[in-house]
Amino acid sequence: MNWVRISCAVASLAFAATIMGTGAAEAAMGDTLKTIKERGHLLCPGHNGTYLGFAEVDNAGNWKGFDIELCRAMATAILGSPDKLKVVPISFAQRFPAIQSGDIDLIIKVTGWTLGRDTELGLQFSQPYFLGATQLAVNVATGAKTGKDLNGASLCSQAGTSTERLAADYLTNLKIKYEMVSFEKSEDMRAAFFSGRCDAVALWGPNLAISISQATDPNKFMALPDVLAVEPQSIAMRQGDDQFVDIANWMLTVLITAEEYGITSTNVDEHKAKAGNPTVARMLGATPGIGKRLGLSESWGYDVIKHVGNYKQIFDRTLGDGSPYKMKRGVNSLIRDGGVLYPLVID
Ligand SMILES: N[C@@H](CCC(=O)N[C@@H](CS)C(=O)NCC(=O)O)C(=O)O
Repeated sequence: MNWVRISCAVASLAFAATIMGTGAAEAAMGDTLKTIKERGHLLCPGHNGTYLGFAEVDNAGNWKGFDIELCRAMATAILGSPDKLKVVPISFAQRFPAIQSGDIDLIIKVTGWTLGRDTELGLQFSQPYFLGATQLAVNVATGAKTGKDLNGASLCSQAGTSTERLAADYLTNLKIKYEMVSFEKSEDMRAAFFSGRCDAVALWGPNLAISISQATDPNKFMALPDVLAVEPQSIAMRQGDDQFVDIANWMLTVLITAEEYGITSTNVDEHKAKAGNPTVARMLGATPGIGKRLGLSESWGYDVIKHVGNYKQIFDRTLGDGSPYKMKRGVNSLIRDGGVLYPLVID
């Protein structure tokens, strides 16, 4: 098992910045869209193992999950097909050096939009596409009921994540002594927690219930009520790639707008033929404009919905009722349904 012991102070951001050195500035050329078109496929991050529900490999060896679907949507928007995608398996810690070295074109990997990443890593972010609380889970045997009860505890976390940093900040603020045990691989972290090597674990909420459900006896573990942060997840891109950021934002808006209007991969042709609503007509390319302005084909919005589906379809098959996880939409619902998701205006 790959253990990295870190005594309380978490230096993941400093670590990423150090590895990258001057690379960040060199890579900020703003030509990612051109590079992808010439290469003929998009390079997106997967995971170094399984990040359940977001990036995992199925029995046939294919990548699946919510983030992978967003990669497929980006590939479709740019190249017309969800298959024009190469998923590069990397860890959370590797995602920042990997984007600067050009190993990946963008980061779609439940990546929290934080001040440090925005200002120190040569990155810029899309509008958030998923909100999730960062929480602690404990081994029930510890008797801990809240974070305050964790004095002297060992805490499992994942290297190079904002989750690790948030947990360190939270426990430091509670003036609690703890030992952070950091893992590069999700599997190793889960195994250490389930085997009792750590008293507690810091997890990103949407993945918490899924992670605990993997234990042989899930009843031995429980989430604490403390909410360490509610972290918005965004697509990260290199600084200077402004047109690419526009494409990511409008791709997300297409997914959300399609859900709002009930446009799915199965009925999108009818909606395009009808072209009644001006917003829908523009989004589907029945009224031209959205392609040229972004350096894409006029049918890119239609293509994304046709091949990948709307936000609800993506959520349902990767995390919701069509998946093993049966996650509720909760806060990641459309604003009209009481959630935080809203589309930008397609004018
Ligand atoms: N949002 C985080 C990444 C998400 C994350 O930290 N996930 C880890 C936290 S340790 C997790 O939930 N792992 C559980 C698992 O992989 O099963 C970031 O941007 O750094």
